[in-house]
Amino acid sequence: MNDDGISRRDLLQAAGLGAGALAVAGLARGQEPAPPYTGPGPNPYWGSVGPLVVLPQKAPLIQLTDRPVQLETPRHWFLEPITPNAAFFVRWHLDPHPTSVDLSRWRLAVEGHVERPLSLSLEDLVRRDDVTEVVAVNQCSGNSRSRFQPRVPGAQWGNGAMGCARWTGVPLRALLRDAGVKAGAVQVQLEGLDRGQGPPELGSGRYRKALDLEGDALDRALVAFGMNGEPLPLLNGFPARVVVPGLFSTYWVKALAHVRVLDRPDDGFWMARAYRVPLTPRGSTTPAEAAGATTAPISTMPVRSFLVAPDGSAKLPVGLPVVLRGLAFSGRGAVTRVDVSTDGGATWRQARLGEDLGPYAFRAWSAPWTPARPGRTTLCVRAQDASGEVQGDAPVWNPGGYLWNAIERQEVVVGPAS
Ligand SMILES: Nc1nc2c(c(=O)[nH]1)N[C@H]1C(S)=C(S)[C@@H](COP(=O)(O)O)O[C@H]1N2
Ligand SMILES: [Mo]
Repeated sequence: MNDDGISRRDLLQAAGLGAGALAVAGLARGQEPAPPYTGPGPNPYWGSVGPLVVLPQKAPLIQLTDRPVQLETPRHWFLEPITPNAAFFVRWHLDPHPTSVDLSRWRLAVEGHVERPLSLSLEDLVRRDDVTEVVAVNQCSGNSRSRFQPRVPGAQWGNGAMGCARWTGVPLRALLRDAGVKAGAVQVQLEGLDRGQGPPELGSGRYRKALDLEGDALDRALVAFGMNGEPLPLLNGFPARVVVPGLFSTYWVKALAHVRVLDRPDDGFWMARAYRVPLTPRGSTTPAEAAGATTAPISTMPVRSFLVAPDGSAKLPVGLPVVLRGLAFSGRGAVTRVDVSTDGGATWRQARLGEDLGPYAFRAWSAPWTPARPGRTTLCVRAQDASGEVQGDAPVWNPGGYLWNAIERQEVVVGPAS
């Protein structure tokens, strides 16, 4: 409340801005940010609500935590299908994580159940003749976790724990071939340089994830040292990280130090306890049934789509054309179709798809719209992928806060033009 007894919310509403616009408008002007959303329902904001911070090699990003660093990418960066390195979100689990890497000492070990263990410098990787590229989305398993109802523990991400880059690197399979995988091997374990505290007694002080040796996820995996034509930012895994197109980023191990071939499945904390989802349709369960649910390690990303503009921060004049714009992607087959609704989901029409950067990339979409009537209306977007999967309105719930992919909605205010 101010001295006149008028709340800030009333003032903004008088100016034609809804609650959803409040945080965005405040942040855009670099004002005191709104406190994190702690309301009883799902978070209505597109992104999480926190201070903008500037870390080395980074643009201003939304801070969720500082030790370890977790930063979310603000909405407007998703107008383009390639996320600039400086704007790319950041997530580490262990504190401390690397703040420098000495390349004269850094080596990637390919070891374990192999005939010829390898020790590769960054130069060894860069000079190989099998260096290749892929454009792929890196999305945190917990992206949009703040939508969960009832709420679940973990970083309360809005929609910005994702990004898409052109990754340059060496096929993981090629390194394994060079090392000679021995008979009886089942998985390849990936470990980063980070050492830190996690839950005690669970072997979680190192970040280790494993991919099955059989299967097409490993066929697509790269050890990447390039991101959009430049070295990886330190916070995104310099000097090299794993990229697994189609899979959630929990497998995209950063600051990679060990590629370890295992002759039995990885039973460490990050595979056996964390990042598991119920084996139910869409990985959804209920708080009552969760404890008894059979689970499996999380893997491919379901289809999602996002409206990036208009973002609700300004009134739209009636009769003036605007362009609805955003992105879509899926880890289960290329996006085949995007539909938009300007009446809250009552009627839908097809959006135009932008440049095809590959089946694992963000696909930009756009749809022109001329608002016909003053008042509030809700914009919606939904996508379909080559597997036939289409987004719906049903929420997902699981205790980890993973796999959210419900249809996104954005309220906008249309005002008279005269
Ligand atoms: N070494 C290491 N790699 C890691 C993690 C980590 O904690 N340590 N977190 C993973 C998770 S859960 C996410 S969401 C992504 C985030 O990638 P980014 O920070 O480049 O956006 O890194 C993955 N790779
Ligand atoms: Mo993540």
